[in-house]
Amino acid sequence: MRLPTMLCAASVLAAAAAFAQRPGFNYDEAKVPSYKLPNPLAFNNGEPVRSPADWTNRRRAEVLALFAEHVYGRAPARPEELHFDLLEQDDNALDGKARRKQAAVYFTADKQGPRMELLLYLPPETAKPVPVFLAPNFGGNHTIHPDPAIRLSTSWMRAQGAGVVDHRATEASRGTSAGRWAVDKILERGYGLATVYYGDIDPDFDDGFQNGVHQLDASRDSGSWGSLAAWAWGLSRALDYLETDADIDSGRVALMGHSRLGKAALWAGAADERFAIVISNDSGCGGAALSRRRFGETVKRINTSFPHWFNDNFTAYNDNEDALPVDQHMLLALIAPRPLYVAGAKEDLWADPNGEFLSAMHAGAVYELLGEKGLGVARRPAVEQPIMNTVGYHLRKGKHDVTEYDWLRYLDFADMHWGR
Ligand code: GTR
Repeated sequence: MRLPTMLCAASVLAAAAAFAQRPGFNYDEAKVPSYKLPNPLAFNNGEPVRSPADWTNRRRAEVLALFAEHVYGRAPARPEELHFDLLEQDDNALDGKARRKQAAVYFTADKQGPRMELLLYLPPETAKPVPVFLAPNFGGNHTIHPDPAIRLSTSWMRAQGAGVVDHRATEASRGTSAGRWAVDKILERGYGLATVYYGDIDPDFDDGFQNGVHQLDASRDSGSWGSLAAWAWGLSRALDYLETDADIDSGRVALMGHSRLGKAALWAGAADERFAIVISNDSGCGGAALSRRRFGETVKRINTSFPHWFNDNFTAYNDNEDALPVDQHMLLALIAPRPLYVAGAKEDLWADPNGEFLSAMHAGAVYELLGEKGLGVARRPAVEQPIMNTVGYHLRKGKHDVTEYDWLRYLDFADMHWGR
């Protein structure tokens, strides 16, 4: 008799701890309001999308434009002056386990202007170009591995104390996020890893869009790019670099992002069809999760906490999700027919793992129209029972994070799709 009581008490405590900071949001499946999702396979004028050509030639562009106009914002094209410098290369890095390269990506002709640094680890013996995982990082390239040769970021860093917005990295932060980066596993399996620091592209605070790459675009309106679109744009610029590197098979770049960077990765993968695989890790609200479910984080909450992430038009949907002309399954559908993987974590209720699953499932209508299988299941699989079709999904045990379990599944998924 005691055991169930104790378990029950423990789970109440765990739930209280998980939700303590964020009261007033719904975490109860029974309280999800009824909703009707917009149909990806109906044109804006209501006519049905009947053929793959209808989707590819017309409807896809409509959906992309709806997300740009109402959610993420319009971004400029690739700058003509974009250019790169290889800053460093070591063919015997990580005790001989890797070839390391570090490159600067200059967004303008001015080398003192906005720029990002790209870190690349490749398997050391690259007889032919290798497929690569590209994933943005939260803390600077030097945080993803203790390797002392990674250049220490000199960019803006996230606040370390109340009111501090312009913190700079120190040596003490080297390798501090290494647990989220399965560098050895990626290399062992024959893939490269490329990463960029998101703060190089756009510092993550609300400054009225003055800093980062927003300064490249003087003509702002309520439909212009927010920070998620800026990070997504930067990921496309990282791919521009990868296309110039003879060691890389740039037709096989898998884009992976976690959390807010999962949202950015999805938008990058939707807008830029050069990304061959797109992976969302715990991306939640404004990422893979359906907005209309209002489970965990909501549109109003995300626009209030992070006024700079989306475009200004998106605030019209605060407490008004049913008026959105899209929902996030249509973002996922923009990845079709390319392989897409959506991952959630059991305890990450703030990101609505069930809403992430349902979104991946509903994107299947477009995959099927295009002759692909989609997710191929109608019910969410059990914890750590991954599904891998053209759309993949898993629910990891544990909390909001990127773990080795996640990376191993992404490697399996890439192996499966790329016949490796
Ligand atoms: C949270 C935010 C989420 C998610 C997360 C993260 O505060 O509510 O949408 O993006 O941050 O990026 O770590």
